[in-house]
Amino acid sequence: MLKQITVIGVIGVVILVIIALSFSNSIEENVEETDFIIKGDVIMPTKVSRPGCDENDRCYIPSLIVIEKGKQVTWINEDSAFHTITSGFYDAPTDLFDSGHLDPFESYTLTFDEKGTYDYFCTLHPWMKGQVIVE
Ligand SMILES: [Cu+2]
Repeated sequence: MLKQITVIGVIGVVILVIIALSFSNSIEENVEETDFIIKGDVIMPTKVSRPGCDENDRCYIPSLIVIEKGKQVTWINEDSAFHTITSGFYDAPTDLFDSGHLDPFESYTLTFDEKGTYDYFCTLHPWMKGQVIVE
């Protein structure tokens, strides 16, 4: 008996939540959606897995980011292909950082504790280049 009351209670709550959500959705849909989107400082946009984005410096957007010492940079892969954020240059990588293969919509965050100029690239697409300047 107690079990049945609990089950009926749970079903009742679920129905109420569904009704409540159907009302709130119509008003707050846009607000809720943006809450779930990771806000990247640097974006890897679509189609950068083909050469061409380098012509107008839009493989990483922005390709140059200037931050204060101790701050973070978050990259987000908005493309449908894998990309990496790897320190150095394609023909001369350094061992400072490497995101590994980022899945579509995966993000990668780094904290920069020392001043300097940090070049990076994508190990899969040699034309993808970016730079972080830490002041
Ligand atoms: Cu890439």
